[in-house]
Amino acid sequence: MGTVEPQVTATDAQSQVTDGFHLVIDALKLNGIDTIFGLPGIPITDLTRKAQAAGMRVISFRHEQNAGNAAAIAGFLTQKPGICLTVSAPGFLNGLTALTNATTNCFPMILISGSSEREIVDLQQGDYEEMDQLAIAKPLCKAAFRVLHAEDIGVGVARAIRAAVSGRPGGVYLDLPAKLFAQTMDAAAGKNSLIKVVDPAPRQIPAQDAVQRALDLLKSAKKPLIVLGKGAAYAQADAEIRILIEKTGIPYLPMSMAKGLLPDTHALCASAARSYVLPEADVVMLAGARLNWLLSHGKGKTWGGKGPKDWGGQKFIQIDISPQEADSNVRIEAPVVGDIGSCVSALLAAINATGSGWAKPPAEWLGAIAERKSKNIAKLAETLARNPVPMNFHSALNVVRGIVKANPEAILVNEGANALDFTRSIVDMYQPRKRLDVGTWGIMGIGMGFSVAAAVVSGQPVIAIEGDSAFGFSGMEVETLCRYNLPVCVVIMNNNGVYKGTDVNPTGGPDVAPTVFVKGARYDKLMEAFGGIGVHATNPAELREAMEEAVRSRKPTLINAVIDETAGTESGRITSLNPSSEKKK
Ligand code: ADP
Ligand code: TPW
Ligand code: MG
Repeated sequence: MGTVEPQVTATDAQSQVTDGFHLVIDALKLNGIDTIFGLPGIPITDLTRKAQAAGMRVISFRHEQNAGNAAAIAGFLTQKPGICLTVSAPGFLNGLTALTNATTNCFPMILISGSSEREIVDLQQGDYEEMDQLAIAKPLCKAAFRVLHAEDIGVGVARAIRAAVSGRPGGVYLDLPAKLFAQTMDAAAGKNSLIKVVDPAPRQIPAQDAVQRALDLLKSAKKPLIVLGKGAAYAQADAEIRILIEKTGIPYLPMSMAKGLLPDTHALCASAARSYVLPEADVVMLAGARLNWLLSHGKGKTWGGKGPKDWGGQKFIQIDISPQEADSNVRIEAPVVGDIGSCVSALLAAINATGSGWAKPPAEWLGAIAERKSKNIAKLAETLARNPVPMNFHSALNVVRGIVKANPEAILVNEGANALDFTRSIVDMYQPRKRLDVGTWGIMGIGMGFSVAAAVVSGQPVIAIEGDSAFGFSGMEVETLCRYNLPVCVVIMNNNGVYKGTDVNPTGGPDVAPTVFVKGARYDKLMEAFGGIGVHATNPAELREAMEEAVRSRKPTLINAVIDETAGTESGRITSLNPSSEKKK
């Protein structure tokens, strides 16, 4: 029997030396990072062990992409970079999709991957899990760094944090070669080499003339509209945004993840009149929302343009932290560059400074919106009240709508096609940052990673509304839900496939159509395999009872909600983006 080696840590006053492992852990902790999402293996297994021993929360996943998605959404929810830790080559690549998706969505995260020996990688001599990870990550994220010496760990971590959260947030790759972890240095010098980042995301105050230009344009509007995007949700300037909207009386449209920034039931929320306000508005103020495909690039029929690429005549104000965003799709008359909190405060100050006071938008505009809204809301209520057999998306989501209304603090995770679109339009949100979904890419696979992180960082119940296909991308993480006993209720909208379960193989051959899954699959049994609660729900009453119990008990639960397999439409609401849709019309 050998003797047990004493643990050497930088924080231990007695120890003379520290090492790369402890410097990484101490650098993260020094910057208030207390959780790592990851998947262990050579060379980072000991890092996960030592991090846990040092009091960090280490959440292990079954696939790195899910750990990466967890880190990304933790970043969105907390404004601190979420940390994902992976092994080299394959683990790194598995995490890379999440890192790139985080960058695309402006979520701050840091992917830390162990890597093989530089000398061997660069000569391509075939090391264990050899790959030039830094080069591969670079074009796919906001910034990428490698640390070769233990004394540079403090700088490496500080640079990664600043890059992730300052300006437009995004994903950062930090490459840590295996050899680095074992490097030792004097403990006092090590401690001294660490950097506590001061003001990692400095406020960006907009220029006064830009604020005035925006305000003048807004004042000139007869039919003003504010579009709130997930950048506004991220900014945590909830009170200021609410004051701006209520003070100006301007109707607003929340993008998917900005729902709940003000309650969806707010009198000025124009969601239920979206197809009316977009083409009709004359001045549109975007706040933390890009004019990308989700807003039809600011032109075309959605905006009242004659042809698919024609300008609809709107004038745009754009509040964004990125000075390069304006004019990306259409002309922006009044860019306001800064962080949302500072920009909205500056606008409010300028409004308050105008002696004459603020005139609310014309009554005709507000009245016309209110009329469309009440008509559409009444129409929806009628659809929701129906109780078809088998259950369809509407009758199932009517239950979810009620559960979320009764539990507004719960976080809703959502992915799928029909399962996504119907949930977004039917389920009202009441609080900021409670709706997490497929984001800018419309990516499938975020479901369980987002759910784990949402539960871990918020402590609130999580409700994940998942298409049966969407769920499959991260489904193995139900074990993770059970392992950490997280208060997550997964509801699978099971319509036997991608979009619907009714496609047939035109050849009559033995293979089913590419969009069709095993009929009548029992996803609930998957949950039971790990000790969670599995429920098979075939009608709204069963679904309601199971969801209520899940939220009440906080036990990991998976409800297999059986949905009419004919109920969905191809690609949900974005059928028009299918290359063959022109021909079908
Ligand atoms: P959505 O999909 O909800 O429309 P996008 O992801 O397209 O939203 O847009 C988010 C925008 O918010 C990005 O252009 C980003 O630069 C911006 N942004 C992110 N954080 C902030 C912030 N703190 N202040 C201002 N703008 C921000
Ligand atoms: C990483 C393409 C978009 S939506 C979807 C796929 C495969 C699944 C739709 O079926 P689901 O929902 O979830 O059962 P429903 O209610 O309509 O039946 N790979 C990735 N991302 C995307 N977006 C796709 C494929 C896709
Ligand atoms: Mg489906």
